[in-house]
Amino acid sequence: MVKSKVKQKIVIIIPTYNEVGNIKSVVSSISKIRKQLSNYSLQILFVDDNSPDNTAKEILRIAKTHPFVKLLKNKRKGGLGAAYKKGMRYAIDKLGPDIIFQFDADLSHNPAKIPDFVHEIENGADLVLGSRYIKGGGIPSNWPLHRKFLSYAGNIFIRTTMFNFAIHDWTTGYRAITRDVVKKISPSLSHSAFNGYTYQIGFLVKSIQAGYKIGEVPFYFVDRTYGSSKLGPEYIFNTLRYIMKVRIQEIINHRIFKFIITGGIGALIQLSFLQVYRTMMPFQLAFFLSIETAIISNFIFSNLWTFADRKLKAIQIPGKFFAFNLASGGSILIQQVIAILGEKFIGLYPLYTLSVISYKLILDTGTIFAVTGILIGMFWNFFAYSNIIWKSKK
Ligand SMILES: Nc1nc2c(ncn2[C@@H]2O[C@H](COP(=O)(O)OP(=O)(O)OP(=O)(O)O)[C@@H](O)[C@H]2O)c(=O)[nH]1
Ligand SMILES: [Mg+2]
Repeated sequence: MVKSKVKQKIVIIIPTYNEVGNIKSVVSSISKIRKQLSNYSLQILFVDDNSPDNTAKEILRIAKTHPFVKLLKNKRKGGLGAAYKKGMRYAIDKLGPDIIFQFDADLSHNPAKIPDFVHEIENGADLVLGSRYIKGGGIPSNWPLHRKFLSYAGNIFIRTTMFNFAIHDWTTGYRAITRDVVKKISPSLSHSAFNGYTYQIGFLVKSIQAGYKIGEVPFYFVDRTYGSSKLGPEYIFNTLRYIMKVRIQEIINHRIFKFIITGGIGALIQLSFLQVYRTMMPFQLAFFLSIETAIISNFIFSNLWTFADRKLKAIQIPGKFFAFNLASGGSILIQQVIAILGEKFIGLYPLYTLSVISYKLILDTGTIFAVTGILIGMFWNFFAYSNIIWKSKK
């Protein structure tokens, strides 16, 4: 017996606020695509926030003759993100979609592109962005210069801040998302900070962080002909603030950053303790002890913070601390050797004149030697920490 192939399901979520004049045309243009995508069953899910212009009534009127149209109603205006959250939850719980689309009611998003999004997903993408900034896409040519500039510059700023140049349109509202991504990412956006337009950038950033494959489909953004934009200046502000926050968090959570801060604290400890110890004992001994104090501080910070995910067991600590001392000794040796080489062969200052040189604020060859020594020493330290002392168990 041949099993009949179950059709995959697509749900197109369209949040609406005062879009009464757009409902009929958006439904009829998506209807045409529905016929093209005969391998899929396609539904439209409107999420209306009790629009004063009676958008909901119009949706219900159209739904009578278009059974694939559904409506979710909110009591009051709660923001784009809140509308999407509600729509996504309902779709996942009640409609069993394989793919969820995000779509605007104002027909700025050309529905003829829907099959291209589906195609990208069939080819392995988890989340597909409708992109205005790749070949074949664009923004309206009649936009005033400042709006064009904001649109381009905003996206270039986000790409640079995120240090991700593979994605070209971070703020697009035209997207296709697989069920798995929606299920995985939605819980992390439950906070009310994501009830507005920040939902869009938040969803994308979290999907990238989770390692999902992002695809892009070019499209020409068309200006709305009916109704008015709900975007305000706070949109730009909130989006940029979110991006900066995410990046700062990413940097702070980065192991290299923690390693550098740990080393910096170590250096401060060494200098301060040197001042204390030298009042109590001969300089050589004070110097040695101050280094050891810094090593202990580095070891504690590394174990509790930089390598907290690989924290040592109590039983390992004595052996590993000994190895840590050897590694640190190695790095001091490297720095000394480079400094001595610099001095011997080119007649330059030894390493510890670095402070004097930087005081003069002249980047001469001596400084370069000293900085090189420190960098190679740090490189060695990081290598030894992550591959020997806090070796990953995998
Ligand atoms: N349910 C609901 N829908 C909203 C809300 N804010 C915006 N929308 C809808 O979200 C979609 C996108 O809003 P638009 O105002 O078109 O914003 P935009 O597309 O980013 O910008 P323009 O096209 O330039 O106006 C439209 O379908 C709006 O009706 C809201 O608070 N609640
Ligand atoms: Mg719009």
